[in-house]
Amino acid sequence: MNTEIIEFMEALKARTPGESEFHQAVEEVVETVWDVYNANPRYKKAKILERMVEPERVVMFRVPWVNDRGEVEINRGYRVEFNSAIGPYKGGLRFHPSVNLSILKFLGFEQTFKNSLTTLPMGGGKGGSDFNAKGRSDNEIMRFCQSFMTELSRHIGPNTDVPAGDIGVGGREIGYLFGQYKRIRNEFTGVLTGKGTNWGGSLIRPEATGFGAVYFVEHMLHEMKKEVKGMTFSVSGFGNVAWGVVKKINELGGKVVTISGPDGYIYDAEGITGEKVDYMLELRATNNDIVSPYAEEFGAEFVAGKKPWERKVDVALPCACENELNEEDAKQLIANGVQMVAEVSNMGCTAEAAFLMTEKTVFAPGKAVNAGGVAVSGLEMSQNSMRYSWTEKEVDDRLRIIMKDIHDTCVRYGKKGEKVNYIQGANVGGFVKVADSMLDQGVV
Ligand code: 2IT
Repeated sequence: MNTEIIEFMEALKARTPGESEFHQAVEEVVETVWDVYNANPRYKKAKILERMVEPERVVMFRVPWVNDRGEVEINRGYRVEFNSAIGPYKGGLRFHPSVNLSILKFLGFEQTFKNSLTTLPMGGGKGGSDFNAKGRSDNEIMRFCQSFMTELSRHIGPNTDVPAGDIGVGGREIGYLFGQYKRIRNEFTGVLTGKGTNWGGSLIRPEATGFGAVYFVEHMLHEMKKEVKGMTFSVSGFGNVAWGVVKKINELGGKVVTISGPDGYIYDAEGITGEKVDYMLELRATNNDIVSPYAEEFGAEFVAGKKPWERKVDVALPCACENELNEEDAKQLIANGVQMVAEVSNMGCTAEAAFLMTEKTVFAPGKAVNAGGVAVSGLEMSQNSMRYSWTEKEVDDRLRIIMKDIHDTCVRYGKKGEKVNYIQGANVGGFVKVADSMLDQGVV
C-alpha cells in the first residue's frame, strides 16, 4: 500500500477507534480509487475522500418497549445518513443482535457507492437496531417496530431519507413501521420501500436482490463465454436474498446444492428446487434462525457448525452477512476449482479472501452484485411519486437493464487485459458520480 493511503487510513482509525468493519470497507474503496483521486486535483483540493468517509449525520436513540410478560426492554436504534450528494439518503434497516455503529457505518458507506451504480438518484444511508427477533411473538415485534419508528419518524421522509429492509426486517416489519409513521405524521407517502403491494409496494421487490444478483452473474459468465445452465452453485443463508437467488438460478437451468444458517449448512445433491424453495420461506417465518429442519423435511445432508464453502461447486454465492467467507474458505474453493465467486451479501468476503479470489478466479463485490434490491426500491419510489404501479414485467425489465448497466460500468472502469477487476470497476464507477456531484454542490 502506498504511504499516502496508509496515512489516510491511520487518520481515519484515530478518529473512529474500534470501528473495524467500517475501516475495512473504507480501505477497499480508498485503495481502488486512489489513482483516480490523485489524477484529479479538484477532488484533492475539495477533500472529497475525507468528506466522503464522514457521515453527514448519525442518529442514535433509545428504543424502550414492553414484552409479553409486561417487562420493559431497551434496545438501541440508529440511522446513519451517510451521503446525500445524488439523492435522498436510501438504504435498509437491519435488526440483529450484532448491529453496532461500525457495522451500520460500513453498510451506509457501501450503500453510497452501490446506489450510485444503480443509475437512480439515491444517496446512501443505513440504520437498524440490536433487537433480536429470535423467539419473539408477533405482538412483541409490532411493539418494538412502533417504538423504533416513534423516534425514527423525526429524521426520515420521502424526500429526506427512505429506509427499507435488510437482515431481520422484511415485509412484516416494514408494515408495522409504515403504520406507525403514517399514524404519527398523518401522511401516506413513499417513506419506506419494500411495502406490501396493496399499499404502495413494488412488484418484484422481494425477489429483486436475488434476481438482480443472478442477472449480474449471467453477465459475468457471458464475459467468460459461459452460462448459468448446467452449472452448480453453493449459496449461504436461507433468507429473502438466498431465496431469490435460488429461484432465479433454477429458472435459468443451474443447480443450487447448498443453503446455510447459523447452525450449519444443508447439502442437497439433488438441487434445491420446487417445494424446497417455498420451504425456505416457511423456515424463515418460524423466527428460529436455524436451517437444519430442511434436512429432516427432505432427507438432505446437514453439516453442523460448518460453512458451505468446503463443497466443490462451479460458482459460490455468499448470501448471508459480512465476512462470512474468509481466506481459508477462499483457498478451499480455489483448490476445488471454483470458477467464480460473487458476493451477494454486503462485504460477504474478508479483504484477504476478496484479494485472493480476484487474483486466482473471477470475483465481484456485493455493492455491484446485490444492487438490484435497492434499485427496485428506487423504482418503488418512482412509482409512489407517480401514484402508479408498474406490472411485474415492467419492473423486471427495468431491473435487467440496471444490472446490465452496472456490469458495463464495472467493465468500463475495471477491465485489465482479458480480465475484469470488478472491485476496481464498481468502486471507481460508483465513486466518480458521487465525487463530481459533491464538487458541483460546494463545501457542504
Ligand atoms: O443492502 C441493501 O442494499 C439493502 N438492504 C436494500 C436497501 C433498500 O433501500 O432497498
